[in-house]
Amino acid sequence: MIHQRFFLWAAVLGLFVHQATAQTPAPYGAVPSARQLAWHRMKYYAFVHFNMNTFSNEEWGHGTEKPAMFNPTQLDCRQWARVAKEAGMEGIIITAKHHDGFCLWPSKYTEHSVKNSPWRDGKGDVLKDLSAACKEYGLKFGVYLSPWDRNHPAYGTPEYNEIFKKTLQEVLTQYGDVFEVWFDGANGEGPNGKKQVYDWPGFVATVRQFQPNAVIFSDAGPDIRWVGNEDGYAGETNWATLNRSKVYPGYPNYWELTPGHEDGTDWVPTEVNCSIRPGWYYHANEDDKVKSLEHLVDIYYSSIGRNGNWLLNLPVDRRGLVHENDTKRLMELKAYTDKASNNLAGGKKITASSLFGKASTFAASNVLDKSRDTYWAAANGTTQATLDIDLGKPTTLNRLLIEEYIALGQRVKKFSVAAWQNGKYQTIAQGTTIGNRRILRFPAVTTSKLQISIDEAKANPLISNVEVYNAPELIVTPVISRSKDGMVTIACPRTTDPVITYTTDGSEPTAQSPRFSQPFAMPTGGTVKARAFVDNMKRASSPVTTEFDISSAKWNVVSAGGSASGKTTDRLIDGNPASFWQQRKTGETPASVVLDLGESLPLRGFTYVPRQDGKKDGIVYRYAVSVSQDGQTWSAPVSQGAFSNINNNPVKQTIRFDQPQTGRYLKFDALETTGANDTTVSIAELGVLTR
Ligand code: FUL
Repeated sequence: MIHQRFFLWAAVLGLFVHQATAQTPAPYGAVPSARQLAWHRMKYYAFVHFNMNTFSNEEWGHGTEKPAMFNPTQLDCRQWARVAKEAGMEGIIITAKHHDGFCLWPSKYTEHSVKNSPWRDGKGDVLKDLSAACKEYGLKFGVYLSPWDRNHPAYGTPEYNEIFKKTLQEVLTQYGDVFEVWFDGANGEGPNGKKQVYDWPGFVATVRQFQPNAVIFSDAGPDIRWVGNEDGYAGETNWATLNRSKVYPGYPNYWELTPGHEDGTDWVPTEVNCSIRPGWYYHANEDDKVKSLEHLVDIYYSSIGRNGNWLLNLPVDRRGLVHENDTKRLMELKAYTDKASNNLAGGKKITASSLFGKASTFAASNVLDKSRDTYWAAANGTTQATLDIDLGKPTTLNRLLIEEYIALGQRVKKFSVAAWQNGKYQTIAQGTTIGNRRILRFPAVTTSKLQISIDEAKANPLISNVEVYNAPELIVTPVISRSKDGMVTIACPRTTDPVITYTTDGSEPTAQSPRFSQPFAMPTGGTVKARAFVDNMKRASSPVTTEFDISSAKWNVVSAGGSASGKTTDRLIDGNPASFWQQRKTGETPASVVLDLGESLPLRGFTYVPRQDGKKDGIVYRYAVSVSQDGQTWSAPVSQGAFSNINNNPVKQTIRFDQPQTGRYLKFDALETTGANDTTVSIAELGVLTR
């Protein structure tokens, strides 16, 4: 009897359990929290790097800068918000406190803040202005805070962790809702030479206490993770999942952050951060180095289009304004993305090879409605399925956007797109992961039917949205290069029959400017600006500017580390940043390079280009430079220091000497590389500044 009743109950319960799973697909693996889901609904917002470095012309300040230097003449956060809004951005994250410790609000916990600056007689508060401007323009407000503090006297002691939490509390309680807290994992030395052991659990708890809806960013989340580079590129394969307990801020295997961990234990999606200029902070000499439209569009597809959100940095200038050149490019990008996202599949006919349950709740048509809350689900146990879209008429397209219903986890591992052509489906594009959003780019096809195949999934696929577009193709920005012997070439890769025009007098190239047809000589340096035109000069690329100093035509490498001048040492001065010299580290000075410049020259500084192949081993961090007339007697170093942030942002470094020098020989001592475990030293290019 007991047995019978037990079995009866078990049967009823079984039916219930079965029905519950029959009605709604079960979650798979790690799933997003409510705050993460809200963040996934965003896609594009601004980073603003504006702080003491704007005035000291640094990327990483030293903490010794005088508050008197902070004095924007026309600071207007409403202008930032207006630009961001018009650019289609959804929020702004401001560098409230960077590594030099200067606070943009009058903090009680440091003297190194706006309260001791001349700006608005010490009564100003950038966070107050910006949070109000964001509210006015309907933007979300976020804060960047660096725990690394090169100014605070308590840094390096347990007391500092308490101070940092109090500092956070100020920022999180005085300015309304904060949508994101951006923690920089950098952990250098403070004013007393000590490093801090950060209280991460305490920092996270503070944010949760005062802004429970804010997402927290760091290398390791806990809510959103760094993508592993500062170039703007997410991985083609990008899992939102991560084995979070293994990762921590400053995690040395940063390359794992790009694809994430397939089947990772936690949901920690990527935010892709990059700057619209080479540097994060404003430097006047980068006014003509704003990334081209084509470059920004490529980043758009490689961040937003690869399961990430895009945090694009605008280096606000010394006036306290977003610079005109940056604004212009942002508006070009907005115009382009508006044109490129006219959905040609909305409301069309769609069928699926497999369906979850009998009800229409999970019908294929959910994919083409406007809602992201409805989705198509394939039957339980189905990990391969197809969606057929009937476009109704021949339609030309070159982009496909596809989104998973991520509230129940990320599932798709491989998918492809085929177009109906000549009586059969032909594959036109393939992808790996999808996640929150994936956009595939492919050469334009004209077709009336499309088939999307989910080729491999971890559980039954759940797709909430598919859109197709015909995006205008952009003209590739020309690349200007100069050979060792001083001959300048301008090329426009992947473009059919471009007309390249250029100038050497600093003016903007137009359709009427001289046309580039063969290399020209520029041995002593100058400025080249170029632009590519197509379609009978009707469409043009963004202009590009390259500055050259004296060429290395007469130079020789006298010695490089232990090795004498030779084939590979020539790569140091071959004018080609793609090639680099590398050797094993030796002794106390890991490498010392001596250049003979062939003649005595006025020397005002030097340049160092780190390896450009995406690897980090051997990138120089600390350096010293000396000059000599005869290559025997050397000056004391005329310049020594560290290349700030070169590890994460390996762009060309331009260092000016405090005093002009004259000499024929230059010695570059690489004193330390960026990685503690590096085995080599590497240099792509060394150059000098003679002007
Ligand atoms: C890095 C910092 O060191 C850079 O200066 C910059 O703020 C970038 C966004 O994060 O870790």
